[in-house]
Amino acid sequence: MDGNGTVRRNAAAAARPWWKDAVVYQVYPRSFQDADGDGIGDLKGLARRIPYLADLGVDALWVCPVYDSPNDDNGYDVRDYRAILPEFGTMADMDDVLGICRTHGIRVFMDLVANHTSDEHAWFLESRASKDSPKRDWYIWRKGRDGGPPDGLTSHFGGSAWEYDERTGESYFHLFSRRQPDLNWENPEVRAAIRDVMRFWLDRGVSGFRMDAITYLKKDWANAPADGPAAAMCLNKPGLLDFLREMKREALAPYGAATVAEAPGVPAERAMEFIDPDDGVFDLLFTFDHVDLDIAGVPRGQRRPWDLRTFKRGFTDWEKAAGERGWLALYLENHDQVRSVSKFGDDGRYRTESATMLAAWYLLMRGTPFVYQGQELGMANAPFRTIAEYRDVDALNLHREALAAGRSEAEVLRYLAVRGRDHSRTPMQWSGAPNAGFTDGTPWIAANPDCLTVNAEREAADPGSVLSFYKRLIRLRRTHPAFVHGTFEEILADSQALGGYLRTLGPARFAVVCNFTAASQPLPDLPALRGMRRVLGNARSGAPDALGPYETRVLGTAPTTD
Ligand code: TEU
Repeated sequence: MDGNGTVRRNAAAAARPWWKDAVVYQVYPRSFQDADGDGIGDLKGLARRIPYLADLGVDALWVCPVYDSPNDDNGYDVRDYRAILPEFGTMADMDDVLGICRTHGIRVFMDLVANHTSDEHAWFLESRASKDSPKRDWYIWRKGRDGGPPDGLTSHFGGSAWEYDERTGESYFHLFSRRQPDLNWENPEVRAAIRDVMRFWLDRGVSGFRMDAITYLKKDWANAPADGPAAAMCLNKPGLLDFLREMKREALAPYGAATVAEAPGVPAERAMEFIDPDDGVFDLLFTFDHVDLDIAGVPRGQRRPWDLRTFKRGFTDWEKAAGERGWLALYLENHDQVRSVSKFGDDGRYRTESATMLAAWYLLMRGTPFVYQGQELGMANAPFRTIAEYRDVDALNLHREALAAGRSEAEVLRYLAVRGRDHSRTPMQWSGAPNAGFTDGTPWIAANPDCLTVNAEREAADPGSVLSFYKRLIRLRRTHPAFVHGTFEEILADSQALGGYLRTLGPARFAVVCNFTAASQPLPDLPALRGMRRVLGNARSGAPDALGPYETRVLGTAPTTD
């Protein structure tokens, strides 16, 4: 009987894995909390703030890279996967973070950077030492042509995707910065080495990984163009899934590790290849349609117009593709994106309204919501005016390159003001104290001066704050299984002002309606909404048949918690 009971319990656990019910919080440690006054966030600082995260109601953290690194790309250039960057602390500090998280029932996703290493990683030093090095083939080396690079492919962060190395007279391939050489995933030793890294961290107690740039692993050299962005020949190419299946089978599945994959280049119609619960390779996918809707492509640094329907489809097309079997990672912000209240809302007059409306828009959808640090406060883009205020290698490269190509500095700064990755990397706003309570020293990047009014201390004491609304939303999601396991159905799909959806589980029916504009909007009399009552909202009063500026309302048939 016991045996059968165990089998049944395991089957139930497999059908309802922990991450479906979870809300995940993304920490960018460099900007979260500095404990030692050097102006750089660290693991002791993170440890100190875990009770804040528990109080917010999150179940898991995604911790951006804290590995040893020369920091060319803020830790996404790993020098040693098994060591902690001294600026962040020690391995003992990391174990403390894991231990404190455990006492709060919070799990941890490590950020796994598997596509490339730092050019200071021991593997690369060995690889570059000579053409006969046993690790030569761990990276991608080619002879140049006519005194130039092997081809005209360009890197994601600008310039050639090849870096010439005098020692052996060959060039190595780098999709990102020249200090981030790509690993050669065709080599089985490389794949085994990365699997060992995964086991190292799983043995230390992490629950899984956020897989960085994971859809770029397979390079399609046979069909590579002669020039243009290198991404074209390494974004979700045939053979990628073979690498990922092996990774899952050999390293992840034996541990029951959870995975969330950064998946640029995966179109909605191919989502299930990655997240089918049986045949897929990951549990959750980060998709890009809703955040990259304003990027024009080549040359870098240009935007294109977008409308609300496109934004909404960035969510709903994926919900449709995931259907009842797939599961999505839901997000508005991360360390590569700008602040959502600045991009999709109004960070001036309607900051609180629009930040809370955006929260309801995505947090109650079908999938696992990720909240990026400071998003729960309604943190906005930084008011940077000069290039000297930016820190990101991508921004600095773009600035240099664009100026060299004859573009005006004003144009580049205009682009960075709305697209620069540093907007989400300014210090977490804990209080109105100097440097937002982030550090006693000089922060590595300036704090947003609006921390005087937008900060955790103040918002915790204000029931009408963005922070308080996030807590209520997270509680609501936890109270009603329909928000987690219910079906998803879009409403108001054609509207260029409103958005909404229905969540249904058995007799429990809920609707979320959102006004994405600063004007009051009539709410159509939809049959699906009839008989529903207000469960939660960001405006206290209001006409039942209209939504005020950036108003959101959660309606439902079940008893309310608000
Ligand atoms: O980002 C990789 C990546 O695919 C993004 O650059 C994406 O294409 C872009 O955000 C689209 O808007 C990851 C990390 O998140 C990023 O911080 C690193 O710089 C990069 O990998 C290299 O490791």
